[in-house]
Amino acid sequence: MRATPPAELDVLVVGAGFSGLYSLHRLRTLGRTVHVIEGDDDLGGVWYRNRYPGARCDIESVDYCYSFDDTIVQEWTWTERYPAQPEILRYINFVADRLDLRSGITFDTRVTALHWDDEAALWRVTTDQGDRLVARHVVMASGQLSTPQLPAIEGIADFAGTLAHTGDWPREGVELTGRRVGVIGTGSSGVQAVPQLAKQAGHLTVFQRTAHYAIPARNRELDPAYVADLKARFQEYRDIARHHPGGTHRHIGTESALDVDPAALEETFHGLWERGGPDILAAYRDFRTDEKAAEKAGDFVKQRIREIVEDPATAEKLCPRGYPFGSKRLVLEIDYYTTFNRDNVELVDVADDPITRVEGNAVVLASGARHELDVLVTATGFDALTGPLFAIDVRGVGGRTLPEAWADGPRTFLGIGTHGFPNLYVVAGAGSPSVLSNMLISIEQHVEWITDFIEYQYKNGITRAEVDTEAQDRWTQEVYDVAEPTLFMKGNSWYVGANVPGKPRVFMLYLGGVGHYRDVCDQVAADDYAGFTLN
Ligand code: NA7
Repeated sequence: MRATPPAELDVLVVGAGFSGLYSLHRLRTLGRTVHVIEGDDDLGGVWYRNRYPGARCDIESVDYCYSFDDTIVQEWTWTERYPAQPEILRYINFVADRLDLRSGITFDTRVTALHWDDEAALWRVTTDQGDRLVARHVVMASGQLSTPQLPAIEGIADFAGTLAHTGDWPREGVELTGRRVGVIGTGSSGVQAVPQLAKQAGHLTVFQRTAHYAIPARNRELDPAYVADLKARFQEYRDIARHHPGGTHRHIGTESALDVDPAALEETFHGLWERGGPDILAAYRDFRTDEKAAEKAGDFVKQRIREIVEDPATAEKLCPRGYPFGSKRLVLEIDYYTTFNRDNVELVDVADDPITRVEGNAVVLASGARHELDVLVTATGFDALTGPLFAIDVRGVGGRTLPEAWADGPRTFLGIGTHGFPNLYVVAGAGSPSVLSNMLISIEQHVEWITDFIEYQYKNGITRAEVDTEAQDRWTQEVYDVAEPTLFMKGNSWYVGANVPGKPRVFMLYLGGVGHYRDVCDQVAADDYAGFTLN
């Protein structure tokens, strides 16, 4: 049975994924009345919904986990280098059970409106189940890549077969055996799903508009001795990641790829290719800023694709073009390129011959070509970062909505708060390192900072905390200044909102580094939260 949320709260947390669960635990520990509202019927957030075949994290399991409770660290043992979705979901449930978190969550309920009452200094909250409650503070733990983006293709909603989005995969699964399956989208989700779908489908058609750079994950079972060693020194291990630019342990090269002798460069690339994982991104200092340097890595990957894929025409189509290496998210692959050597897999390039409509059970291209399917999988990504926030009618001071305040792109202080929306905190959202870091490092840092800030307010009799416009302008400029010289600005990716029609083209993440960002946040706290007006 659905648990009715309390009518009055110190803190409402929206979402029961990694961020929401830790927020709940920490605020409880601090003695606050806190409750989580979750739209789904169970916890896990994106790891509950992204249950498509092949779904896996592209950060290593030993890094993609909580560190705040050493008992949990010691009790849980990861089995694979890159954890698959079922193992991550088991982990989240293990933590929730261990800390008795379910009792603080209302499931199957969506927050539909958050209206700020300036006189009472609290948020008035409405849900789709008819709940009305008030909360002094609201923590948005609603995710970054949690609002699935459906392609604007005429007739797709009326597809005559089974339609499934990777980001909201049907709980009951999808019957694939022997069927004609099509996949639209070849980003991380599509690349992960394709090899698994190919094994089950009678025939698989992959509709590719943009080829992404993909590097072997070289996933493997973890050596128990390695895991035991890490556990024995976990906090020390984790501390390195906390202060690392990406929140990981990746080596960051200091040389320019343009200064290195071609044979040495080739050797380095081969070593990284064999080791697997995304380390190639940071192998040289100029991969993020110099197109000619990045091209060296791009050329290396294209050579590997041409070696792996037997049909030369298919290999050429799979070679990325038109954007610099690293300017879109680097994809980790397991058997992706080899899958195109199977007889039941066909690659259809829809860059020049786009999908115009779906008619009955057929995907129809501009040329008139028709692809008849039983199952159509959309691996078309998410309305990233702002999507989950805009899905709620958030009205701040004077009734101003969040989409109005962010009409030209997100404007925040530290990514955490925004002027005109007092006592509202976003975990790992736009304006912070977020999805360009190890999310678990960023989530823990944000949850700890935000909950400390809330506690500071209670201790000091403060009921209203609002970001100053000056601090917000400065931070928004800083986010822009750091991103501007990078190649990220040249990739038409979801990082800049390019995948959502009408979304402002702004780079939404802070690229100044996780360690530096932590220092900035800590300094703000040490300065009694300078940048916020506290009443
Ligand atoms: P992405 O990375 O946004 O990829 C979406 C893919 O869908 C991408 O290849 C798009 O091509 C493609 N797409 C979208 N609309 C269409 C239409 N209309 N026709 C053809 N192709 C289309 O989403 P993912 O879910 O793979 O990954 C998102 C993140 O989740 C990932 O980076 C990880 O951090 C986890 P396009 O590139 O726009 O040409």
